[in-house]
Amino acid sequence: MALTSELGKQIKLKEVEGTLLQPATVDNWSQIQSFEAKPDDLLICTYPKAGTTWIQEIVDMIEQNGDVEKCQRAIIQHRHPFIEWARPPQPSETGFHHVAQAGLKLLSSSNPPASISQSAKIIDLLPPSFWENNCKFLYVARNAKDCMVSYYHFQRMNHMLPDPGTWEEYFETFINGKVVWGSWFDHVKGWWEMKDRHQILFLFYEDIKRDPKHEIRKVMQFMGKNVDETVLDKIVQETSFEKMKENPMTNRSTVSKSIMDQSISSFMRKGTVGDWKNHFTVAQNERFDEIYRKKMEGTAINFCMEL
Ligand code: PPS
Repeated sequence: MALTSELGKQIKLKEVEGTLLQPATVDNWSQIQSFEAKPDDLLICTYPKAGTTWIQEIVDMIEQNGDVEKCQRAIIQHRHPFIEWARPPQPSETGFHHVAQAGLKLLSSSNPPASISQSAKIIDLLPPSFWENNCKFLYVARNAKDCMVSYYHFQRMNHMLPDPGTWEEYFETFINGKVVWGSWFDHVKGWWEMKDRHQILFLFYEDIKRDPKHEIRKVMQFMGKNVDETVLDKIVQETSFEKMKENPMTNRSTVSKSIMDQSISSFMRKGTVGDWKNHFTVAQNERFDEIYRKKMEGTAINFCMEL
C-alpha cells in the first residue's frame, strides 16, 4: 500500500497477517519475532495514541523512585526503546541491548526498560518468548474516539506516516483499521480477552486522567515496587500533561522537524478526555456507535467517553 505524505513522500506501508505496519518493522520481522524476553521483563503494550509516552514516564519514575534527574538521563524513546522500530541493536545507557520498537514496551525489573511494540493483533504478532516466559504486561487502553482524533493529528505532523487526508477520509481509514498497527477494535478486544489468562494489568487512559495517584499505585504494585506516599505524589505531579508537555525528554522536541513537524500539531497536543466531541459530527458519532456495537459485541469492556 503506497500513500503520499504531506512532504510528497511515498510512504509504503507493508502488512503482516493483514495488519499494516511500517516497512522497517516488516523488513525486520524475523528479528523482532526472535526477541528473547526474560521472565522478569515487563512489557508495556498500547494501541497508538493511547497514552504510551505517559505510562512510559510513569513506569520510569517508579523505577527511579521519583528521582526527576535520573528520568532526565535520556529521551523517553531511549529509556523505553520500541522494538518494532527495528533498527540495528543499540546499547542503552544501562547496557541493555535491544532493537527498539513502538507499542509493546518492554521493561525489565533488573534492567531498565526496553520496549516492544504497539501491535494490532498483538496477541498473534507478539514475539513468542514473552508468553513462554510468562512475562508481565502493562496494557493501556484509550477510548476509540479520542484515539482516532489523536492519531489523525499525529499523522498530520508525522512525516513517517501517511498523510491522513481530510477528517472525513480519516474517519473511514480508522474504522476500517487501515492505519499502522491495524484496527483499534482488534487490538483492544485481543488484550481484554487475554487479561485474565496472563499477568496483564489492564489500565484505562481515562482512569489515569481521573485519578492518577490511584492508577499509579496499581502500576507500582504490579511492578513489585514500593514507593512512599510523598514520592507517589511527586510522580503524579511530574507526569501531569502540563509537565510532560514542557519536558524535552518526553515532548519529542528533540525529533527533527523533517520527521515530526510540531508546528502542524504538537506531540503533546491536548491530553484530554472527550476531544472527540470537537471533531465528530452527529452523523459520524451515530455511525461510529453502531460500528462499535457490532465490532465489540460480546466484550464487557466499558470506556469512559468524557470526564
Ligand atoms: S504514540 O505516538 O503512540 O507513542 O503516542 P502516545 O504517547 O501513545 O499518545 C499520545 C497522546 O497521549 C497524550 N499524553 C498525555 N495525556 C495526559 N497526560 C499526560 N501526561 C500525557 N502524555 C501524553 C498526548 O497528548 C496524546 O494525546 P492527544 O489527545 O493527541 O493530546
